[in-house]
Amino acid sequence: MSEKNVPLVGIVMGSDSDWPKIQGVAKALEEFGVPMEIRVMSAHRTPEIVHQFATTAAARGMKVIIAAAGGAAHLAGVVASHTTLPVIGIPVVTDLAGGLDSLLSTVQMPGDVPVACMAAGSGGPRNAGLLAVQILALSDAELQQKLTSFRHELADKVNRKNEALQKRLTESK
Ligand code: RP5
Repeated sequence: MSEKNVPLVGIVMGSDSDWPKIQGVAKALEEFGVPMEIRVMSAHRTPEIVHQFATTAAARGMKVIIAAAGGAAHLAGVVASHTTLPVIGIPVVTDLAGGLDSLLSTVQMPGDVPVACMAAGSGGPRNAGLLAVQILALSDAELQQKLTSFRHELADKVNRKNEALQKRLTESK
């Protein structure tokens, strides 16, 4: 992995009210030992700060940016418009149809400026972290090895659950 303490992933969110809903993203990155920077900034309330962050991220050593926002969720798209780093969007769950507003605002980017949009709720934040790890692992053999082990453990877990279910089914006959 690259130099310790240099954040490879930037996590930005539109409000501190988003943090309790998206903390899984940081947990996933921690599991793989990926250094990150976590900040609140808003496409609408602090547009200059978003501009400054996005235009300097690559030069500061960042490789991936994850942007979470809810409602009129333009943060990921605006960040993507200011950088060629890959941007992963997390639509934050809201009271409107479980975050459908956030999902559509994040996913419906115009052609030529992509945002990799995760699910609203459920595994969305965790998958954002894991996708960032997968992108970093393309040029990091140690991280790739950790990902391979992670997938094996995942399969083992499912197999154990299946075996336990088969046992219960047999016993209930
Ligand atoms: C969005 O507005 C934020 O990402 C948040 O999801 C939503 C509400 O923000 P607060 O009013 O709680 O600060 O920009």
